[in-house]
Amino acid sequence: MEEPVFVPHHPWRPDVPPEVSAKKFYDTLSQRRSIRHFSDAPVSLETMEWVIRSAASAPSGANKQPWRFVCVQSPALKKKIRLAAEEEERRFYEERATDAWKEDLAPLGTDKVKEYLDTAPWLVVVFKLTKDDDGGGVYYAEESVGIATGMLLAAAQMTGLATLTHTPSPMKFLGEVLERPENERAWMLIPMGWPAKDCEVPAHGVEKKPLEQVMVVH
Ligand code: IYR
Repeated sequence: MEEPVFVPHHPWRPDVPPEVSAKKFYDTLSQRRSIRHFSDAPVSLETMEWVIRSAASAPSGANKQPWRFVCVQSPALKKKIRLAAEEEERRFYEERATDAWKEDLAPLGTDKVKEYLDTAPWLVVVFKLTKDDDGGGVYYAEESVGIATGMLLAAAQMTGLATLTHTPSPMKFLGEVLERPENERAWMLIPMGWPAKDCEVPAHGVEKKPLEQVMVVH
């Protein structure tokens, strides 16, 4: 058993008061919109590496970091992913979605056509590890991957990049197309890039709940 060793912590401090710093972050994050019309303009690999570094700096159960971010820019692979995703989505819209679900989605105007899977310069496929690469255990993997993905979205937003949290279901095809090992489960598909010049977003169905409804103070 490894003995714990402690070192002094040097906290990062914003150079403005906490209320100002927190609001500034909110002002940027609250402008994030899920985008379904991407430009095909490139995003550099270096930019992507910084965004993924931010995501991978997330806390995780016993620091097992049970995630893999597979970043796809190959047009051939993007095409394969699009075709497979559209087949799953066809089944979703025609067979699996309940009427109530379709009604909830109506303001977003989504359908089985997923052009953005071709157009976006990058598809980030988030995989959850079910075991560590050395065969060891992972803990709270669901929560850990959720936190890392949230940080990924925040990092993209701070960079000016648009994202979409796309969840074709089931997602098994992603592991197959990308030839991922047994210990990885596809968790989310995130197209990332710049919004198209004429990009429009839904006007309705996207309002956030008021603070009083989501925050409880004792
Ligand atoms: N996966 C489908 C349907 C869909 C489901 C939810 I929940 C959304 O918030 C948006 C869409 C699609 O991407 O079209």
